Formats: sequence, C-alpha cells, structure tokens
Amino acid sequence: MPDGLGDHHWHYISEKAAKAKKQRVLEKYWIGEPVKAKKLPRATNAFDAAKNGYTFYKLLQAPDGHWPGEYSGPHFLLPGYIIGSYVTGAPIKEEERLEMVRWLFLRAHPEDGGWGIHVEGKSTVFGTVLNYVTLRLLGVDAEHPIMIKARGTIHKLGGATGIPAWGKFWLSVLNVYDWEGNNPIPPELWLLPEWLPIHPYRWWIHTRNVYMPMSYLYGIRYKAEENDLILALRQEIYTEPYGSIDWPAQRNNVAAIDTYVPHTRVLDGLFSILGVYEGCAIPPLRRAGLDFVYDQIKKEDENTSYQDLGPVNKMMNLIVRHYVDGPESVAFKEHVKRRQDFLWLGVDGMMMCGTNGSQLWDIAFISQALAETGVGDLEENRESMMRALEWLDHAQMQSNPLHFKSAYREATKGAWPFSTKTQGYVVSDCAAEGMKAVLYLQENLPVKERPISERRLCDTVDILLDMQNSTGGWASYERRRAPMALELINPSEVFGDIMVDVDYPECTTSAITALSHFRKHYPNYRANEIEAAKKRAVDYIHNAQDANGAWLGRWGICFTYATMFALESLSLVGETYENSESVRRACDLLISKQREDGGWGESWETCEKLEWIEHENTQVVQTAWAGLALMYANYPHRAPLQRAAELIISRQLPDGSWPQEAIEGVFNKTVAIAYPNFKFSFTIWMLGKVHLYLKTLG
Ligand code: LAN
Repeated sequence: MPDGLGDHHWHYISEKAAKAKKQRVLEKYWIGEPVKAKKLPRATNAFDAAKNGYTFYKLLQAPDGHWPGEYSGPHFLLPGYIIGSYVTGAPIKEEERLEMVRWLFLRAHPEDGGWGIHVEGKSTVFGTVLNYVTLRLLGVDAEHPIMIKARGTIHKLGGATGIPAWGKFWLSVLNVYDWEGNNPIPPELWLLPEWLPIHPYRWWIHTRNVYMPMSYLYGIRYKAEENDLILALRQEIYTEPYGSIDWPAQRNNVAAIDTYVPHTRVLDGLFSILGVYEGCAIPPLRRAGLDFVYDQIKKEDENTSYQDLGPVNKMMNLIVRHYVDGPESVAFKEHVKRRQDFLWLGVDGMMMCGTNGSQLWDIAFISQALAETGVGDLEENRESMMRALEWLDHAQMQSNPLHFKSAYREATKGAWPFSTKTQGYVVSDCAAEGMKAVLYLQENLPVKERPISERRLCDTVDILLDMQNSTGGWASYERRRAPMALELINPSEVFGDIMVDVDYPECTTSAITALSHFRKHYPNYRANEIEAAKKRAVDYIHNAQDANGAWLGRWGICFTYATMFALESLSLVGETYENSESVRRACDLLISKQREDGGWGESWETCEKLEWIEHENTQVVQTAWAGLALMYANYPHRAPLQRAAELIISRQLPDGSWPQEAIEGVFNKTVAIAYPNFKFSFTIWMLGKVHLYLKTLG
C-alpha cells in the first residue's frame, strides 16, 4: 500500500496472492481482515498498557516509517471524484467502482436511506442528492431498493432544487441542474484591486482555492453532454418536471435541514449586484478573469504535483485542465493519476479522503508520545523510532513553493505539511508538531548524527515566528489576510467560519510549544523574539477561553480537544491548577464532565451547537485528551487521573490495540472527520505520562 514518501495507493491483488500472505498486517488491519497479533501479557500498570499499545501500533507502521490511516468522514468528496471523473472520462477501475458502491450502500442512513454532510450526520439534501447521483454514475440501477429508498428521502426533503450552493455547482457541471439556478461566481472578482478587503486572495485558503475553479467552470457555464443517464437523473431527483423549474428562483432556495449559515443581507445584496453584472458581463473582462483564474489553477497544480490543496479543488482543477489543456495533455494525465492519492479502502469499502492522508499529523503525535513517556527508550522500539525520524527528515520542506508569491502562497522552507511533502502546504501547527517530534526524537534517541540540522530547525522557527498574527494567535495556513466581517459573505450555506483564516487555540499552542522546546535545545537563536511571541500567545489563549471554562475546538471534538492544547500552552508560563484561576476553571469544568466510569465523551454536535453535548458513550480518545489536559495543569488530585487511566486500560484488547469508537475530528463547524490513529497515539501518550505523573503525586 504505502509507496514513496507517504503517498498511499491501494493496489488490488488476486485472491491467490492474498492467500499466499502477500498482505501485511498493515493492509489487513485497515480493510478489516483478521490480524493475527500476539496476545500480550496483561498490563498491570499504565506503563505496561502503553507499551502493549505500541507493540500493536508498531505493526501498523509503514516500511518508510510513517503510519497510514483512513481519513474519512465528509460525505461530499466522493461525489466530486465521481462527477469529475465522469464528465472528463477519467477511468475508474472495476474493483474501485464496486468498493465505492459498497461504501455508499453501507453508509446510507439506516432509517431513511439518505446521507448527511458527514458520516455521522442526519440525512440532508446535499448529502443525499450528491451520493444518490454518485451511485447512479457508478452504475447502480434506479430501481435498486437502496436507490428507491434514497430517492424517497430526496423527494421528502423537497427534491434537488433546494440543494446548497456546492451541490448546485456539481449538479450543474453534470448538466442536471441549470446554471441559472446558481448564484453568480464571476472569475472577474480576481481582477479587483488587491487592497480591497474582499479580494479573494484574502479568503481562507480552502475557500479561495475552491472558488477559483468554480468560478472558471461557472464563467464558461461548463456542462457535460446530455445523455440517457443525465436525462434520467433529471427525472429522478426533482419533485417537478425538469423543464418547468423556475431556475433563477432556486438561487436562494436552500433546504432548511441543510442550512447552517443562512445568507446575510450583505451577501444577498452582493449576489443581486453580481446577478445584474452577469446579465451584461463584458466579454474581454470575463476573458481576463478566466485567464487569471486558469493561470492560478495551473500554478496550484504545479506547486502540488497535481495533488492540490484538497480533494475538492483537486477534482475541479482536473475538469478545468481537461477542458483547457485537453484529454491528451500531461496536466490532465497527471491529474488522473493523482486522484489515487485520495482514495482509501476501509472496512466498509472505498471512499475519498479529506486530504491525501494525515501522515505528518499522526507521526508527530506518536513520536512525541513515545519519546516523552519512555516507551520509545525501550530497546525493542528503537528501530521503529529511527524509521519515524527518517520519515520526518524526508518530509520537511526545504524550499519555497515553485510558484510562490505569484500564487499567493506563503513560504514553506523549513515547514512540515499536514500530509506529505509533495502536497507541500505549510500548516502552522503541522510545522510545529513536526519540529517537536524531531526535537523529541533527536534528543531522546541515541543518534550519532542528528539528521535534521540546527539550520533546518532554525528555518522552521523562522516560518513559525513569521506566521504569528498581531493578535498573538496562529491561524492555520496563513497569517490573517482579511477582517472578520468577511464572514458576512460566506456563501457556502453549510460550513461555518470559512472566509477568514483566524487564530485557533490548537494552532497557537502547537506553535508556541514548539518554539519553547526549540529554545531549550538551541537557546541562542531568536531567543528574545521567541519569548515575546510566547507572551503574546498566552494572552491570546486567555482571551479565547470560553465562558464555561474550556476552549472550543475547531479541528477536534471539541472542548476536550482544545482544552488539552490550551492547558499545554499555559503550562509553558507556569500556570497551573494551584496558581491560575483560568487553569482551575478549565480543570473544574473537565472534572465536572468526568463520568461514573472514569472517562469522558463529547459528541461532534458540540462543534456545531457550540455548547458541551455529551456523547452517548465514553470515548477513549477524549479520555486521553482530558487526562493529558489535567496533567498539563498539574492537577493535584490522584483519583480522577487514576480512574481515567483505568477506563482506557479496560478498553484495551488482548493484542494491545483499542477498538474504533466515535469519530474524533471536525472542520468548518459542521463536518466530522476521522483520525483513527488517535486511538493509539493519545492513549499511549496519556498512559505513559500518567504512570510517571502519579508517581510524582506520591
Ligand atoms: C484539515 C486537516 C488538518 C487540520 C489541522 C492540522 C488538524 C488543524 O489544526 C489546522 C487545519 C487542518 C490543516 C485542516 C484544514 C481543513 C481541511 C484541510 C482539514 C480538516 C482536512 C479536510 C479539510 C478540507 C477543507 C476538506 C475539503 C473541504 C472543503 C470545505 C474545501
């Protein structure tokens, strides 16, 4: 499966080869085949449990040193993959087709047969229509019972006319929705002067990178050629005859069940103005807008070896390159090849992932967990840790993007990405956690020569210092470029807070802890600036504390996740339960949420509703986060930590692993996303650390 520096590709082998043991534990584990792992001696303390956990997790390490994983969750990615492939004729292997159908069948909502915006969400028009269409393009008959049920749900929800904006876009590309039913997305926006606060280069990078190809395809009113299937779909997904739909009246028609961010008056006003412009768009201006956008798309493709920032713009760019460069072009062929990076075969079939993986993110946490707890010091784990260090060495970016400022990109020299070096985007906390992992490993392992030189670590420091905002916090990919008011024109209807890359407690903590660790080992480089950055970051963390005493997570679920990060930040300046009101409030909140069984469990719905919502079950990952948070706070009482550790140990299987529980991550407030490797990294970390911690409490 993994080949090269962290790229994942699933290859099909014959049953004979599978029987001949050509599959490793790594592959078997992820596709749900029984894995024959050793039954380990029962752990009698937390350290042994952590050790057993790693004995198993080591089996899932790829030969190149990292840990692959399924990065599933969003239900609006595979439709882009399939629609984009269908309209351009990009092939889909038969095995993949079958596995994708299996995935969607098994993920249909058991009650109404629909799909949500993500795997754990209620059925929506967005999820149900797009996945229904996907299944049809994958060759499933409209009269299949699963399709009949799903279609019933589409009709019950009012039909496809009320699909949110991104759905309208995909359906229009496929020619089963009229472009007239879309609000305007003119490429000319890119020609506005850059000093304007609404210039698209100032938008959060994912938003602008998606709107870029969207505006191209809208600008030319791209649509697939009509065929029988398209004509059939037009009859299946609506509640009225296709020809009689009043398309312009659909622009602001969004099903209530889908709406998370209703249009503001400002946005509606903007759309009205753009609508008038669209009626009399000046051809040379449109051409100039299209040319500009095409040039940016080309640069994005070349900067990322056709992987692109994420799965959504990836498939849209593929269509643009097919249209402009043609089916025989190198660009289109590279695009077709690179689709593979986003596919993952899981227990329930094949899906498209949120990125081309979470390689760096996963290796960073387990490396730190091992190095900090002493599990990595054990002779039996040395070789595996060396391989992790090697992977980190290769994954660091050592140059800036090919197209740098001209593609509105930030510097990357010295950074680590979220997934792989090929994808090549800097994310503040990934650069930070990558550097922390390297520091931990290089300082803790008996390495003769440190593969990552001081100079290369100084480059990371430069990147991190450069990315701090004037507010003291860190955003995700870039320093803040626009005022918060830009959120007033969030056109997505389904995602919250996507217009501006703002400060996040998680990113801020990672950045600041990385800089502090760096200072311990290299005390002279930009020391005063690091100290000043730390002070400003801590002020930001204080200001970001929620009224309930915790911190709201933006990338993990939810208060538990961000509170772990925030308390790590505060620990850097010596703020603990004993001496800090802020830390005490956070700990009291966590303690008040600890359950009878010793664990914690928070639902993904917290991220959407912005208030603590209990999950029906206790979660080992969140229990580990809460335990780590309490330890960062120097929480003085033994019992809650001991009970938390016991809960985690009680869920451990005889082979050292933990079963998969609820989904762990989130983005854009409404979409849950899976981090299945967290059930290893954070449990091992918490158990190893609590063992040492409880000793200090006596
Ligand atoms: C991610 C995944 C990682 C995540 C962390 C590093 C955990 C975070 O701390 C910073 C933001 C980041 C990098 C992040 C941003 C948004 C992503 C890329 C995702 C959640 C994975 C998928 C998501 C992306 C936007 C999905 C495509 C959907 C669109 C709405 C474009």
